[in-house]
Amino acid sequence: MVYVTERYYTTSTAFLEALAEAGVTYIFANLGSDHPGLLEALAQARAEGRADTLPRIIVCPHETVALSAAHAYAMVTGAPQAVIVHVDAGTQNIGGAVNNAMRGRVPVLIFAGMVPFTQEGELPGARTEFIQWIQDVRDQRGILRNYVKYDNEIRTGKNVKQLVHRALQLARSEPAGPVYLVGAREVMEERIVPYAADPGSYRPVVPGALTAEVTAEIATALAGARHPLIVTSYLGRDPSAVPSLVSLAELLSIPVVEAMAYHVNFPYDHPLHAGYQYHSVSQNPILAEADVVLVIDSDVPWISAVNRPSDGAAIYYVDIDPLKSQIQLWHVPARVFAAANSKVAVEQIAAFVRDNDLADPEAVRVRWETALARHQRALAAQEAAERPEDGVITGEYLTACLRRLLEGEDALVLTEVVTSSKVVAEHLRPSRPGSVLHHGGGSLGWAGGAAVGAKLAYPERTVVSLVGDGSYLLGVPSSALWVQRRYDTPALTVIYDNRGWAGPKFSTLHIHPDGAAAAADDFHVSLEPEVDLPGVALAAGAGFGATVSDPGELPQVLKDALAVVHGGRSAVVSVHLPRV
Ligand SMILES: Cc1ncc(C[n+]2csc(CCOP(=O)(O)OP(=O)(O)O)c2C)c(N)n1
Ligand SMILES: [Mg+2]
Repeated sequence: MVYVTERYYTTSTAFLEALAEAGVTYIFANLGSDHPGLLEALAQARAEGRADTLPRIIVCPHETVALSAAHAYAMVTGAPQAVIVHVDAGTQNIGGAVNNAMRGRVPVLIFAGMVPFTQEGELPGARTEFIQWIQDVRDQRGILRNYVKYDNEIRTGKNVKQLVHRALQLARSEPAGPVYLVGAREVMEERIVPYAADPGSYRPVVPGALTAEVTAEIATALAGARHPLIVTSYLGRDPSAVPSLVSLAELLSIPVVEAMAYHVNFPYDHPLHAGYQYHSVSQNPILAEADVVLVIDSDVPWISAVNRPSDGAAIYYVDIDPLKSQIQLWHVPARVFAAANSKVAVEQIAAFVRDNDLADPEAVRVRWETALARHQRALAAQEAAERPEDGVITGEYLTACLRRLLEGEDALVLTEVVTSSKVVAEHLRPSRPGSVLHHGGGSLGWAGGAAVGAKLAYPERTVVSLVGDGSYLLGVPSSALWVQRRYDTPALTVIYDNRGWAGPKFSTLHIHPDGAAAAADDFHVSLEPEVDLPGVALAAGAGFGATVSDPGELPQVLKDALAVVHGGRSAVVSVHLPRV
């Protein structure tokens, strides 16, 4: 056997080394018959005392959990991680999690093996199991092609490092996103000579800026407006961009609306925060009043059928991808579409206003006072709603209890609460950049796995997931809670439990407000009889589980649950809200 005399070094070894050299520390994996090369390479490294030089494997019993964990890790650190899944089957089981990574613009490298391409023992790794015929499909890469920025096949170990670095360079360059590599078993077994490739020459593209002309045009328009407005959804993906946006807003007293926000883009406790738009069903008066609107980093700044700026408003669209090339039907009637990094752009606009002394102090003062009064009114109305109704816990009351629970806590809150999104935003009042996150995509079932990635990224922070009951179940809690236990990544999960899917019911009511479904309350959205939601978690490894209906008991149960999380075990609290 050559193996004992020569250093064992295969495509798989080089692949794992390349990941490590590029800064990948974790591989979230669900394994199969395509991975002997990788498992052997890992074991060889351990046997030689080099295990620490390669990424650590996090075993995930479900692929949704694996990709969601990698997603959250990259979201909070900017550092892409890897996901390894099994041929076509594991790739398909990633399911909607790849939609979330793509829409959330999150870098992640997904690798899947491919069935062996030899069947008579011609090469090491040739077919040995019946399943390798069954899993042989025409276009495995096609499964993910709608959702990845790049897909390629590793055909030899001799340049696998270059392929990994190129894939990660594309994944990290804005708009960031997932990439997909595949490699057949024989290729991953190929013995090669150890070699190096410099990841430093594969840096992501540097952030883009506005041209001088566009900077001047936007700055002049905002400064000259009577009712300027900024709308954003994901500028806060870079927490350091938030103070830059605050400074531009303050310079001219521009109110900021967060539309379908999935980051903290603007501190809620700031008087210029002009509220949230989620599943809007009516016209936002602030949007209607605006004469100049700067949309910065938003996919859906408003839903025109029900909520739009006035026809005369001048709209400027600054975005990392201002034409939304990955969305088929999309249009906003903007005067200018500019591709730029949002932090760079708002700093350029603010500098132009300052350098040219464009702010009219009297107009700025009047707008500030109007905004302050509006903000205080909104806060007072929201506070008044933070109580149970007829002895039943409401979303407002629950979120206020959570806000109080987390005061002074260095918490990282992951949200997946669907129809409670606006209530959660308004009553959690997120003000610290980077402290509240949503996946940004369209596929529910993220938070359970995401909590693992967030905690691995920030072991010192308290990870809290707020989820709908439907979303909780879509996140494969048996798998997510087990991974949380196994890798000591405890999280507090609070379920906004309306015992069903309010989402599809509301969608039906929008379209058929007076239909038969509405008349008979017949929507097929009930999840009763109820699953013992915390029971699933307890069975899988959580240290605390409770279902709460009594408003008086809620604060103490939440405290007990948080104490268990501080002690190192996960806790799940299902809170009964009014039934859907
Ligand atoms: C993977 C996936 N399956 C189905 C849907 C469709 N969907 C949208 S909202 C919703 C209900 C979610 O229920 P829950 O989390 O309890 O939130 P609620 O609607 O009750 O606020 C569903 C199933 C989806 N977005 N993603
Ligand atoms: Mg629900």
